[in-house]
Amino acid sequence: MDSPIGGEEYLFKIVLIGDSAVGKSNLLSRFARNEFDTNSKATIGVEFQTQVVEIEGKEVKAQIWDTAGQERFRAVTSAYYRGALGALVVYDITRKGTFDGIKRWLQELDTQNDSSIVRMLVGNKCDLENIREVSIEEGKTLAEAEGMFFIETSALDATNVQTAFEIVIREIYNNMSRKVLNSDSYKAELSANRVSLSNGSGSKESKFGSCCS
Ligand SMILES: Nc1nc2c(ncn2[C@@H]2O[C@H](COP(=O)(O)OP(=O)(O)O)[C@@H](O)[C@H]2O)c(=O)[nH]1
Ligand SMILES: [Mg+2]
Repeated sequence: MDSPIGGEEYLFKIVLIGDSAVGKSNLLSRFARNEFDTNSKATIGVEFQTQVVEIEGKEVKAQIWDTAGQERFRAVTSAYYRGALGALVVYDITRKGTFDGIKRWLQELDTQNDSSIVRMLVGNKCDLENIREVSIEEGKTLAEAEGMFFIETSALDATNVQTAFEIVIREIYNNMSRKVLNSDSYKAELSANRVSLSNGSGSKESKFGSCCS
């Protein structure tokens, strides 16, 4: 699931986490199908959606996992995190409690994954400026402290949704390229004139600056 198909194709598993009703499912449907749903209903059935992105002429498949509502019961399973190379950690800018909840999600992510996972803090619902409870500054500050990317999005009006996912996908790709280019096996394969890239989940190098809307 989390390994490349081979040759010059890539498959990156990315997970969406964050408190209930922050907009995770809608961020995914906006990104994958350009759809928004005003009814808040637990996503049942579909575990993930795959979206193809082109980077440097290469086809990259992002397999994006949605929680199917388990976060209500704080019962997101370890299988959900397994093999993930990226995470969008989402809060709702109109509900401070969901921002305070981020720390717990980051802890859970730390215990479930190796530290090289690309993490982006996402403040969703930025279309609701009039009832904002979390400032952009607060978001940026937390992201900087945690060494994460930062962006504000609106799944409703599509602001920054594509960008949020693409930054994460691109960063995974860059980390992987760096790792592979430096590895002995890459050099060996180069001399054999055949290069097949492995996923970057073993990489330990990475802490990023923040990036904001
Ligand atoms: N105004 C606004 N509402 C949103 C946005 N994203 C999601 N919602 C609404 O927030 C509620 C929860 O969204 P959902 O995607 O189900 O959240 P999840 O529980 O995190 O998957 C739904 O009523 C959505 O219509 C957004 O960007 N702006
Ligand atoms: Mg959902």
